Amino acid sequence: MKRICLQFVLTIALMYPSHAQTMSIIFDSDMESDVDDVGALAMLHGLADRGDVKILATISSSLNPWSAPMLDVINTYYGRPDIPIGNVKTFGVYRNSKFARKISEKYPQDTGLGEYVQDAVTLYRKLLSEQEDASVVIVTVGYLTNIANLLHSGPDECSSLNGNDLIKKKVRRIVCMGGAYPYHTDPRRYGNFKPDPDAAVDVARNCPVQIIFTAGQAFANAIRTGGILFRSAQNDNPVKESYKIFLESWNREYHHSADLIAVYVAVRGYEEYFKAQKKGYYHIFEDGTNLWRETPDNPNHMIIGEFADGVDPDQVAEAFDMLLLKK
Ligand SMILES: [Ca+2]
Repeated sequence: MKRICLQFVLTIALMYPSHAQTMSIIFDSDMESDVDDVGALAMLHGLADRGDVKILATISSSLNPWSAPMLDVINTYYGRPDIPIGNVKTFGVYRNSKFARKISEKYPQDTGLGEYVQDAVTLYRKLLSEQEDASVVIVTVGYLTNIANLLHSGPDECSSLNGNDLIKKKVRRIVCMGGAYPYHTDPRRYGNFKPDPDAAVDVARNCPVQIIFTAGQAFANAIRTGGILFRSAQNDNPVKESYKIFLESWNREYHHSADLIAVYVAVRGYEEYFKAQKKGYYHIFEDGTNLWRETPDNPNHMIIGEFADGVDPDQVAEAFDMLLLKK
């Protein structure tokens, strides 16, 4: 009897080997202009605390020097001070931040300014070369500068593969916050594609693996998160304080969830709360204007921009909020 049980367990283990593997994520963020990046990284740590994910790196796509230390503040607050941090170099977007400097100067971090942090592409290449094939999910909630640079990178001491082939071999998918779905007929200059449109066009057109785009605007605005930080979090919490600083002039205690949706979809999938539009492709114009087109179909493109039938946005907000509180 015992032998039969053992055999059964072994058979099941062989049938489902990947389920035992924790998902590995690289988080790429602008971490400056909007505070939802702070919420998104807090949520990613919340998911890591629950054993759902391993955070391989947190990377800044902004030349704002306080973006990288801000990433480190959050990693340190959640007890993961040694997560590698990378930063875009030389050519990139610089936008101001209401909170990044204040928070970086107040809370523990040992990263220093972004210009002294290692190059994002070098870090991507090193980490990807060390991972198992098709095991890494990249979630990008900022500009696509780093991923475009990675795509066009050449072989180095870490890998003999070029960037395209390295992504193809090691990356399972990319989840990208940046769509304005469902505005089929009305192209929008929106969010993450606007400041570095060349990179956005390049990645959407040439990425060799699946990209799941997640929409912002009305869709993300319907999920109001962050309220739990004001109600329940202690005051010495850099996530709460960032939200407070950012939302002060708006005079409210909640925010949209654009970047949080991307993190959630990357780790737990979309099926629980959202619907996917799989038919079509994301068209990004040269000026960063963008719209979803239903034809021709690009099998690598998918967009999440609608709630699943019967799902109340408040229910999603509550679930997201629970992941924002440190355990
Ligand atoms: Ca962002």
